[in-house]
Amino acid sequence: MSTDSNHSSGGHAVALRAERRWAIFAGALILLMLAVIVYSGLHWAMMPPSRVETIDPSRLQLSGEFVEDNLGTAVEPDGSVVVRFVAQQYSFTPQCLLVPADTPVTIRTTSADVVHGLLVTDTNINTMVVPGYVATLNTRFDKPVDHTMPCHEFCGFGHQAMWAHVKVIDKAAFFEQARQSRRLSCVSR
Ligand SMILES: [Cu+2]
Repeated sequence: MSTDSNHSSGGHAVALRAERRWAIFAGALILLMLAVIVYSGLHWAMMPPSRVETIDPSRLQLSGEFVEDNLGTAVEPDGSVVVRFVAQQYSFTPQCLLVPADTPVTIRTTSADVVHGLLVTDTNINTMVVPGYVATLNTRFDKPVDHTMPCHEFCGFGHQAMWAHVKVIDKAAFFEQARQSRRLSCVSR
């Protein structure tokens, strides 16, 4: 501490200016982050779920859309492509999802046991998979390429081994296969 009063008041003024600069900087940073949230929310329509769809996780295998022979990729009567799969400790069923390139795809998934999560590498697909709820995502894959889909929510001792493939194939080849089979996946059964 200085005993020189001039010196100390000068130091005080310097500290005040520095504090003000940092306060303005921090305030601007917060405003920038808010602007990014608002912009991405409105521009990319990354809205919170507008509806909540519930399902009984103890009856997934017994009835409803997540029974085993309804899993995989289907072309619905209206021509839309829907992928259905179940997450459970410690795998996704089916293990390999087959989807067409350059086509709107709806993903529907739920958990049979605990909270899981998923992301598809190199895409913005990312969701929690919560037992009791159906997670729905609308997306489009640009080109035929293989993606990996790991579980990104710690779900138990086998969590690190829980992942699946997403195989994007040519649109024409996909619809050709879809004509021959009601449910598609790239897992050899
Ligand atoms: Cu998991």
